Amino acid sequence: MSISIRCAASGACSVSRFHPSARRLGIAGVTLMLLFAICQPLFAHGFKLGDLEIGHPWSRATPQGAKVAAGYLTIRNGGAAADRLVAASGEIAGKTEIHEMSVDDKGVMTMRPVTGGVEIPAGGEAALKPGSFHIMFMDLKRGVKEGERFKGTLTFEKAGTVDVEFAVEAMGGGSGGQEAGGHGGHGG
Ligand SMILES: [Cu+2]
Repeated sequence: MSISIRCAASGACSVSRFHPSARRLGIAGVTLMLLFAICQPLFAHGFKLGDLEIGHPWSRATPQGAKVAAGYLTIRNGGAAADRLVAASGEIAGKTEIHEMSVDDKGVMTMRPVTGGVEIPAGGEAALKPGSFHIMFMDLKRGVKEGERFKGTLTFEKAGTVDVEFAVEAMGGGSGGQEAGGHGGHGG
């Protein structure tokens, strides 16, 4: 039995050899099972800063020529005092803002910079997710592809700054595919 699985920091895994019995199951099926078993923890990555737990920062693959991208993550605050996410950065972006997206009663989506940051209540959680709060990477220096990661930082009012990595998921991924339209307003 000789199976060698290698996972790059990007989360991409390769399986170099199979035991003959694996062929009976179908190599594709076995590969998928192995990738799921081995790589799943990498996709669900997280970071810690004091009482704050940052869960799974992610972004989407960018279309050709894109000038903006969004970042999403969850923040859990195990401490006794509220904190606020006040700034962020990404190595792919010339400029980064924290935005809030909302839909008015006519169904029109608007997005604006959040003033004062996103609060993470004591003992509570804040989610930056499609259709809501998000990190806006602007003036992109380059595009990103599904499966890669890029570095960034998050700065909190009290806890300070932490280095994180954003995992790039599929272009249409996440629960808010409509958001791309809202981001068009940032073009250029
Ligand atoms: Cu935005």
